[in-house]
Amino acid sequence: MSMPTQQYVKTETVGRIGRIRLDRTARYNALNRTMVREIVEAMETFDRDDRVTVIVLTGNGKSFSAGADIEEMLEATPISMELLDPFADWDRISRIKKPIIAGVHGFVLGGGFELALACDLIYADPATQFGFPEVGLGVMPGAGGTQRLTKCIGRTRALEWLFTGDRMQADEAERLGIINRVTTDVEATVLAMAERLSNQPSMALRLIKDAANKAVDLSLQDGMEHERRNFYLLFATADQTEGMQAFLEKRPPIFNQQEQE
Ligand code: DAK
Repeated sequence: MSMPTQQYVKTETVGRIGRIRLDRTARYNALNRTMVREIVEAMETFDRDDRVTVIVLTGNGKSFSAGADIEEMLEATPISMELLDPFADWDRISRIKKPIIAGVHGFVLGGGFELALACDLIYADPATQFGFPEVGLGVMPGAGGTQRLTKCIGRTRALEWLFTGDRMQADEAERLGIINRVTTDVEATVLAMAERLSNQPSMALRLIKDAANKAVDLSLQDGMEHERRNFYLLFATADQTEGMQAFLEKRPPIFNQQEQE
């Protein structure tokens, strides 16, 4: 499966892992429109690639990302945004069906923080600084920051970070449950987790992610009905037979065999 041309991201496939690295290091990986589109296209390409089970997103250079490109944003008008609809690209990230693991370090600010929050698992270097500095620029987060942070840590706690624009240290982000873990070797941690997940049954991962996402939007009853449908669907997979047969035969299961053929 061929990857679209890229200027600001680097991609590679390692085993069953699709790797995306932000690569605009001179600007702390500040996200311009082209870069966001390249990230989204890379994610979608990996999402369609049967050889890939899990996607890993990291940043090259000193930081994961210092947010949206301020120089580019300065030029924006309501009409230019209406015409270009830059938020549409961000929405596409929410539709990626495979697990996305973010490994972050340095500054994770504004749109960079929103990008990390749009991923499924987040591991961070101990010196990582998170924050929403938008208020200091006279605006507010626009790519999910107010929604995802609030759903994650609650309204009053989220509002303090959003109103002040203060930077949150990695250990606090871990304590608040915004990230999975602080780790001194982000690269090794994300790759080890990606490797683990790449041996899990891919359709189960996909439908687990889908059901967990529904938990954020739906009532408990609607969410449970959705979960049940996903559960039933998994009984159409070879991995369900393999997983249960392997248990009864007292051996480790080997998943995704059909996809590897
Ligand atoms: N945009 C553009 N350039 C940036 C940048 C950014 N966000 N962050 C850093 N740079 C550039 C700097 O201008 C500088 O460029 P040169 O002067 O070398 O040409 C270079 O990167 C190195 O930065 P510094 O010299 O400032 O380095 P320091 O170590 O002193 O400071 C810093 C690093 C990350 C603390 C600082 O650069 C900083 O505060 N950066 C800005 C942080 C920020 O406010 N981020 C933007 C938040 S607003 C949307 C979706 C999302 C968003 C908006 C719209 N749509 C879908 C429409 C999101 C909005 C935001 O993220």
